[in-house]
Amino acid sequence: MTAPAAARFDKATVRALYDRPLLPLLDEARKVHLAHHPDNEVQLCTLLSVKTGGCPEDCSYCPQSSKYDTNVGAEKMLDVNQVIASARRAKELGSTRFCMGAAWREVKEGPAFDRVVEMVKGVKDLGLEACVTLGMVNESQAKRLADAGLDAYNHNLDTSRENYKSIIRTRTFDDRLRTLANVRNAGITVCSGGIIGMGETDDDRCEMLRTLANLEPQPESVPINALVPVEGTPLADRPPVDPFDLVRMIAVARILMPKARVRLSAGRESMTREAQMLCLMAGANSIFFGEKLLTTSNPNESDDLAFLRDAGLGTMAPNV
Ligand code: SAM
Ligand code: DTB
Ligand code: SF4
Repeated sequence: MTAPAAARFDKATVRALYDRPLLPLLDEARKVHLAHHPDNEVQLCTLLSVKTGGCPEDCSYCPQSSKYDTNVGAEKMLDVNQVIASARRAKELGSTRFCMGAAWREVKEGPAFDRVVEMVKGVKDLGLEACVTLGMVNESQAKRLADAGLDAYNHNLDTSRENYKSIIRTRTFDDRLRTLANVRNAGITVCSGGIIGMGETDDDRCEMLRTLANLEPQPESVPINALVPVEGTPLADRPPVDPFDLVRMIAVARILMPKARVRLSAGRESMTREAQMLCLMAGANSIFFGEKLLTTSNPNESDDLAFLRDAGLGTMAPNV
């Protein structure tokens, strides 16, 4: 047996990067960004919740957990045709990636999973990148998704190992890592990131990024979310995230994971254009596009297209 490879980044290195003054950190992140992504293009990804609410997990940030009394109730799963119609519309508006979410703890074999597999095939037939986020998945389920043409699986670490239990009690950080390994072994690309603004420390933020950056290979896609506080969840009263904190997180993610697509994810609706621009300068090269995330709202498409045009940024062309 060979010894495991040494981790690429240690705790102190990541924290030292995170603690750099913001402007030099931004300069460095921009340099790394331009070296690996000289195109200055932003990928537009559209989200659709294909099975909303009623989730048995207790993630403190999530309006879809059945443990909390929020305005999101358990809904029936969407039909394949409804999903394909949404994907077609997303493509017409300029998205190149379509991500389908289900409020599940884990995938279970059966008609609902069969339907997700059909959704993936339909999205691929439109020429879009297909991504799903379905909770925990084992290797044979991941293989079935891969065979259907799935490009990416989203499964966020959300926070550090140390802080995980204070946010989620119904599963562990190791459960999360296991699913990421199953996805990777099935040949699907990994989309994994986290959330800031949940009361975590700077060390928690650094450790989350360090765990992601030490994955071999690194995730192809890293969503950085600012908490959208939702009435009824335990985190409903969290103060808004300081946009500079988001800029800092994105810059560190960019430097640690130069090739990844870093996605400026939830929370844009409460940010100014200037703050979003700084996030793009810090290395974000993807956004969620469309008026809705999964259950909460997002800027509308025409405002986003105007923003990108004014910022002088192109959008990623469809992969034909
Ligand atoms: N049930 C699946 C799971 O948890 O893996 C997939 C859906 S879940 C809603 C996907 C991700 O959305 C979570 O991991 C979390 O990072 C993010 N998310 C959920 N609620 C959020 C909120 N209120 N603000 C910011 N991000 C949120
Ligand atoms: C991710 O990191 N953020 C997206 C996507 N991956 C699935 C979800 C954000 C959800 C925000 C709360 C909601 O709309 O329910
Ligand atoms: Fe369920 Fe995912 Fe929400 Fe957690 S984040 S409660 S697993 S839908």
